[in-house]
Amino acid sequence: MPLEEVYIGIGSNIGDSAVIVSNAIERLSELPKSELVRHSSQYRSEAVSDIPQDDYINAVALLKTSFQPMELLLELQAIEEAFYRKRDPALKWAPRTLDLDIILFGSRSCDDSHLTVPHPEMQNRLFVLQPMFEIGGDFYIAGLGSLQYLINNAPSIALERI
Ligand code: A4P
Ligand code: MG
Repeated sequence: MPLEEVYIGIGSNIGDSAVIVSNAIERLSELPKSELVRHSSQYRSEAVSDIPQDDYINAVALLKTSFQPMELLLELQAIEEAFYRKRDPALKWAPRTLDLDIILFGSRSCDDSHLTVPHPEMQNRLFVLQPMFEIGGDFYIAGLGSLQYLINNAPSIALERI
């Protein structure tokens, strides 16, 4: 089974988020059928949300995996739950202990009720794009453009590398 490169966005803004993000990366490195290639530094930014909440700590990990996208999503949700992630479907962009999003899955593109890749908000989020650039350099994303182009055109936010 060929391995595909997957970029995973990691975010936390409840609890000791820096520790949670590091521990989540450790858990990603232990996933079966997968190998952690690299991960970015941690970055702090204000929450993008209508709900007032604490700043986020974000990072991105690059994984090689032979999981199918839905299989990987279930593995990521199990890790979120191990960090006591609570979900209230009525609240959009509520604070969370840990969020693991599939940003890119190889060059695949899919959009169903469970999974959309590329992640539909990636081009709007410097806290995703900048750490991706840190670990993967510039590359072209089908339908969106180069990572450098997306960084240049994303809404500006204060992003602190920590
Ligand atoms: N889902 C669909 N596509 C994906 C994907 N590519 N990766 C589905 C992961 N999940 C995907 O997710 C809801 C459903 O999305 C899942 O059941 C899955 O089937 P969720 O984790 O339960 O809820 P959520 O994360 O609140 O939803 P959403 O809309 O995905 O939010 P985002 O996009 O994750 O945004 N501000 C800063 N500064 N930093 C942040 O990290 N994050 C968010 C959350 C908002 N503001 C932020 C940050
Ligand atoms: Mg999510």
